[in-house]
Amino acid sequence: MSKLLVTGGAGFIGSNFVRYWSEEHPADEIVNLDALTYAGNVHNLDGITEGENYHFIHGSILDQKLVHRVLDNIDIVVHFAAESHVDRSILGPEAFVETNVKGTFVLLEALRQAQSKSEIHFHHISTDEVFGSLPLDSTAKFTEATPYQPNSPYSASKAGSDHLVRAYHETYKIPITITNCSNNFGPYQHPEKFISRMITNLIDGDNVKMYGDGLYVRDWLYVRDHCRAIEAVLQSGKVGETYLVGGMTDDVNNLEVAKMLLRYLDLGEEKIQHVKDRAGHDRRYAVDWGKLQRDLGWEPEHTFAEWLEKTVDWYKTNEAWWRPLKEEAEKIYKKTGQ
Ligand code: NAD
Ligand code: TDX
Repeated sequence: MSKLLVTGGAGFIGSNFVRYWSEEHPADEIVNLDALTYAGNVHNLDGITEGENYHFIHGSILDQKLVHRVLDNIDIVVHFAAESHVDRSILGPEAFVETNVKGTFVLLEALRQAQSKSEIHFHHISTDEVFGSLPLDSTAKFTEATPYQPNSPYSASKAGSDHLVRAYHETYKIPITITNCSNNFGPYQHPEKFISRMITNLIDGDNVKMYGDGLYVRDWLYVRDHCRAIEAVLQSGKVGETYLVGGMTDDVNNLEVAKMLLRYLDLGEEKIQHVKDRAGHDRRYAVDWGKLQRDLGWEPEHTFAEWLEKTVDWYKTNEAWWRPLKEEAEKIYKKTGQ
């Protein structure tokens, strides 16, 4: 039996992880620390009840005293809390440095000070975006050995947090692991992100907003596969190591993803509206998850086409969940002209 501290567990991936872990490890206890920013939503956790095995704490990872207190008796920290949206980081980078760099630092410092009393495993959730962009006309993939070259304030702040986590292991022997994963999709993703925005726009009779030429490639990972990967690392990962996590897609670009959605919804390609491109837009991400497969036996199980359709169905039946978030999400795009 373990006691987990999950940070950012009211966000998209964090809430999927809390749900997954409570199903798979019902004897474990989860403490969820979340500041409930615009991206945090208590309704992401509907059905998970406060009790002996689950406690929600509304608070920030930037609050040093609180962080010290919640670490009491914790065995494992799973650190999701972050500012996560690239477009927002272009509009206002400061919150990204605060939460992603300083917030991670506050957690690590608390662990360093607690370390004499207990050994707490710190698992850091990061992104493939820290590696920068791959050329479109190549089959190269990111590996654990790829040098960091972040291009957005978001990815630079995540890179900073990764470096701190590694350094606290090397210097202070904090037992850490890191996963860098690719673009997630699935239930409870805020409608500001590409797939969830397209689906909710189309349900509303609006267009898909395609940045630039749409020939941008992301490596789509179904969120449950990501949760399984974290589980594999928590259970059998080697302390001090980084593992890359990716999906089952072979170079599908944004235009192709939009066309798959349109076909499923029986809509025509005139629904694709090209809008202004993102500044510093990374062309292509592709993840080689061979190390996770070789060392820990993990591989993705959810195929992209099938689970994209299931995700559309989820948004269709859960309009009450996303409707209150939609207008606010579109306000950002009014500012960026996208
Ligand atoms: P999200 O934006 O949906 O959720 C972030 C959560 O963190 C929210 O619940 C928010 O309230 C909380 N939070 C923000 N600041 C906080 C603070 N100071 N203290 C406590 N909680 C705070 O993000 P997500 O998409 O679920 O991403 C989770 C993690 O995974 C992030 O670290 C992100 O960088 C990483 N990641 C995400 C993706 C993706 O495709 N979504 C891909 C790779 C890596
Ligand atoms: O309306 C849109 N139109 C569009 O063409 C939006 C919202 C996005 N895009 C493009 C930009 C990207 O090429 O779609 C692609 C995906 O965009 P996002 O959903 O914003 O994701 P991305 O920028 O790739 O970052 C995501 O994956 C890696 C997460 O937000 C990060 O937290 C994670 O680290």
